Amino acid sequence: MKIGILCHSTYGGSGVVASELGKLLAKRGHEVHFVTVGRPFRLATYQHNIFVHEVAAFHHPLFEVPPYFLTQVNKTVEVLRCYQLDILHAHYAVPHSLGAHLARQIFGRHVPVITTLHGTDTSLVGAHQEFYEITRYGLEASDAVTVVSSFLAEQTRGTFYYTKELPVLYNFVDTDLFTPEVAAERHLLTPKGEALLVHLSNFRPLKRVQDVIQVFHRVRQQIPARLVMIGDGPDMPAAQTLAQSLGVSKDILFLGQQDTIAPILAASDVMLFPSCCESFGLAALEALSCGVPVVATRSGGVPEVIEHGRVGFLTRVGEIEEMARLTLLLLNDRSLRQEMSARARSYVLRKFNADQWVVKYEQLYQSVLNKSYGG
Ligand code: GMT
Repeated sequence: MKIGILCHSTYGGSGVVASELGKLLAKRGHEVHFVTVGRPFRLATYQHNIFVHEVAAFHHPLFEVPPYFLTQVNKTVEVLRCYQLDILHAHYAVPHSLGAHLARQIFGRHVPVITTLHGTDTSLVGAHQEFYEITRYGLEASDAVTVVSSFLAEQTRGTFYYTKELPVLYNFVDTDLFTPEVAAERHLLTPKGEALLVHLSNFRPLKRVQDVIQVFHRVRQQIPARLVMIGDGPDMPAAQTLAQSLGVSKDILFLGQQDTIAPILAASDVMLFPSCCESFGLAALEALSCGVPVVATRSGGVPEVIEHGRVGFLTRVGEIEEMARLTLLLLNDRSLRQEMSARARSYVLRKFNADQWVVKYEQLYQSVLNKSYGG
């Protein structure tokens, strides 16, 4: 098949899922065409069967900002014409679903459009009045819509009155890349042999990075520990200020955005994941794949990823004391930690390995093509 993928290329779960899916599809012999503003960061190296069509910024004095949506649609039409794509797969509804529909309309042939919803595209952005109508149209006009958790399926039905099928295609992870074996040398991160906590996100308010600092502060009062914060975003200054005021900043490494995260995750003892609303939680899955138990919140689709008491622990949102207690429980009990770590790894291999999910996407493409062309 020839597959066009529209996705966001900046740091974020939807772009990661789209890129990893594209890479796997390409490995399986499909021709994959990304049409993106900037090169997706997980597509840094050349891979056979992958094409990246970068959308140019068009500056003009009349435009306050370059109209990326329009140039992306234009580029998608060019790619449809030039490569005769079989399918368009839009990741993140806004604006890619609408963009794919518009491109195929201009192209003039019914190329099936699949939209994958990732969470904030419907909850935060699409549900907003300014985007509601175009998001709803994007879903209705798609030949298939997929979601990354059952929670998101429910939410999508409730918000958009969507009544057609909503296959749940979970996030997945490359278990060869995210594996305990790639752990960075621990002494570089914990020179005195301290316990090591990790957090990974885009530091947006819903990630509650201040809770991470608060939990770490409580842990740090009990045992020697260090915290690695991976990522960047609007709440970075607030997290740093809080760390200063609690007197723990010398034990925290704010690493910023990193391209290669598996070695850091794999070297850690516990991941903290206190989001207030999360459709799935790809970062938590990547930690589990590295054999790292996760202490998280029971929010959105997270309980579909983390089995409480088996591969990590779940608390209510904002329950800092309880998160700290459970983190300390894991850090102080080596055998419990090792047990959970081993269970986490085999659970991910069984339930979230990439190969299993890419086949489901392939089957979906095929069934949509069959419906469109009566094949
Ligand atoms: O906020 C983020 O984590 C980024 C966002 C995105 O779309 O890039 O992530 C969403 O999609 C991921 C991949 O499907 C999911 O694992 C995340 O849970 C989801 N984020 C939220 O729902 C907040």
